[in-house]
Amino acid sequence: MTDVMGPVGPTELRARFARALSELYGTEVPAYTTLVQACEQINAGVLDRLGTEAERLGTIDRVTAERHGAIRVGTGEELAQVGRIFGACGMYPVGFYDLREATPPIPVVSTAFRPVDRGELARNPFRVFTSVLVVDDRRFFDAETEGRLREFLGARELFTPELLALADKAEADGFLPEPEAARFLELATASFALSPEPVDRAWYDHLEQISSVAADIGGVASTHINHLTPRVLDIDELYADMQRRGIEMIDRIQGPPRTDQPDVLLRQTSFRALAEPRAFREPDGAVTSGQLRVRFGEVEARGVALTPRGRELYDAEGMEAFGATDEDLHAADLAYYVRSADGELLPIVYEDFLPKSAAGIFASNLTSDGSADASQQAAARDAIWLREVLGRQLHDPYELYDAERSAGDPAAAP
Ligand code: OOG
Ligand code: NI
Repeated sequence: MTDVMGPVGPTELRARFARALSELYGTEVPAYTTLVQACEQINAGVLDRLGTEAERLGTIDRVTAERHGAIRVGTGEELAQVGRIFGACGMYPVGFYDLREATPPIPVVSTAFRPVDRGELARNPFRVFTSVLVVDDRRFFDAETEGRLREFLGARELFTPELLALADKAEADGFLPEPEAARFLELATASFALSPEPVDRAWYDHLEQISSVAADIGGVASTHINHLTPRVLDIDELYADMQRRGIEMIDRIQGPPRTDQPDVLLRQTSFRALAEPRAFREPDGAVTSGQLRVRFGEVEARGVALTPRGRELYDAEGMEAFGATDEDLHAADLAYYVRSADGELLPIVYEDFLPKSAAGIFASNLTSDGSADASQQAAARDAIWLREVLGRQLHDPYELYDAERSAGDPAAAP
């Protein structure tokens, strides 16, 4: 595909971006490559075992290419820039997640950039969970720390003007010609690589006592992809397989338990962040080499999207209150399906995230729970704030699933 010299549209930009990040992350975190190989083996096995049934929640091509990444930024301005870069790749903000309400609380709010159209998701479903630090939340940061954070974040540049100009051009024109497309992808990928710049030890340590995530965002002068998650068709098998390969996994799979019922929502597990060499600037100005554990490996299995009613029931009672079959879930309006021309129920895949699992994944990779003072004043952040900061539409996941259900099976359309 890369040798085609025609204009490069958002779908191809997204697919190439996902591949480039995957290559980068594989060189940076070698255990990721092991994880991807394990997933491919297991997916091939499930496909052999179940045949077309294995592809009910997405074709094997989609599942094999499927990744989600996660990045963390410091300010609304940085978040808006991320929105422009992903917008060029046909990825739009969906949902608002407040991780400050998680256990333990994390001082960020988040959204997920992803394709919103079923056909685009099928072509390449790359999505990136993106968090922004809430620097003025007094439960985490005192006035002095907030001031220093603002100064530090205000002085850094995550994305070059050239990258942002190319992103805007791609979004405005709907494509980039070569060689600009390649240049855009090169700059975009490089901006998510781990920086060799020395980390200010005292500043990083100060933030880390408050929150490891705050240190990872505000203690370094650049951003980086902190995990890249492949999709697997049997996550229980993957979990056991990784342990056999000697990779230490967190103690459980997050999300719904394994049952004989239809797969719903999202199940995830991860291996703990590995120590990576990083340069530090010590208080006396000396540059030393040290280690940080921030980047980890995660894997996920996806099921059918739940309706608001289904989600409420799941949050209150888990899977016990759910029926045994797709027909049951459909009849009780608990999950989203469309009916095919021959009457079969086709699940609409859950394309979003689960804040509880996100918190569990965050927590299992933090060196400590940090310190939050619940008696202090929270900073107001909500979906409206996020939309205004982004300067673009913030999609509601339920509206997207509803629209898809109303549109029906595209293959069955006359
Ligand atoms: C994001 C954690 C959330 C998921 O899969 O729930 C996430 C982060 O660590 O920055 O990626
Ligand atoms: Ni993740």
